[in-house]
Amino acid sequence: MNSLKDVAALESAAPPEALPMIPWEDRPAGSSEVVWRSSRNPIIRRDQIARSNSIFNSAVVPFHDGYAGVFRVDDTTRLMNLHAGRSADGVDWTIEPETIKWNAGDARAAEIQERFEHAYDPRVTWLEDRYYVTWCNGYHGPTIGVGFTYDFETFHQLDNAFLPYNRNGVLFPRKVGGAYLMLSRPSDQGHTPFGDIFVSASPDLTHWGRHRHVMAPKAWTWEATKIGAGPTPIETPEGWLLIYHGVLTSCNGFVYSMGAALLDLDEPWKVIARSRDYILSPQMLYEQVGDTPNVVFPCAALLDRPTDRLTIYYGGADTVVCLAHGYLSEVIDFVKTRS
Ligand code: BMA
Repeated sequence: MNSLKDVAALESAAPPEALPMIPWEDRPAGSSEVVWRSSRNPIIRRDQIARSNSIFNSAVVPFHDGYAGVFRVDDTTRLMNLHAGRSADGVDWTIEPETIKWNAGDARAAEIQERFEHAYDPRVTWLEDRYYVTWCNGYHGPTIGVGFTYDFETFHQLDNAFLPYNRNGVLFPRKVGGAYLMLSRPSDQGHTPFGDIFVSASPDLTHWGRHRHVMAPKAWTWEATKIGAGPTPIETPEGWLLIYHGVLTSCNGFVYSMGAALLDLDEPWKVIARSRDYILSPQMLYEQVGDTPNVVFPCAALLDRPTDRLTIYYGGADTVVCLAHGYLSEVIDFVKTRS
């Protein structure tokens, strides 16, 4: 399947451990927050491309000398779809005006392409030799779409991973115990007033099974109603760091905050620790006011391992894209000590 161009692209595409140019701002003076916001938020405006109603819940990765990403764009018809984007610095983004057109990546993928409902909330994961994209793909209701790209120009679609209804499909960045693993959150067709995180295994990224329960919501907390995986889990000596969203139901509706947990490296359905407190909750106007009020929704993270710098990309109020920063080791300590 690889063309020469693809092979050339992938040779230089493996993301580096060191990202000295990671988008970054130091913790503001006087702040003791474990995760703090960029002063440049929101970094992507809702109307940044023609006919965009909103751009949010989007995934970025290091790519060549800069960054590439897959963006959720809801257009002015309010159709939800995915667009590719590029950036030199991870902050200033050029987003393609056209939606991603998926080639059928295997013989049967064309069958699910006959029907397009919507595509939203992408994640992007470097896995073995290419970038995989997972997203919420409408097929008789929401389920998890899977595809890949080498260059963020040509995209190939595989089969949907699960039966409907499911959301928040997030791949692990390597095989674990000989299998590909994906987190997901079984749901309903609507705004789902429940939801636990499960992990599923696959030998080939098409057939998924051995579904195991990972985490449930916790009553009387910021994550009382439902939870869903966020960025690709980050491998650390202490376990997989999972940044996720948790939702509580207030008298005015859902409130989406961000939390973190550590999962066992070999059996990631075992939770080592889970933060009792959120690491970020909707407190700024661009998180509280928008098409859906009170939402911070993480979909991607960048890490510069040598300096421990962690930058999280999250959607604000289902309207804009924002950045938050922290130190990986401090987030891990927060998870362990505030469990
Ligand atoms: C979920 C998804 C997300 C969204 C969230 C809050 O069901 O639609 O894209 O951010 O609700 O509205």
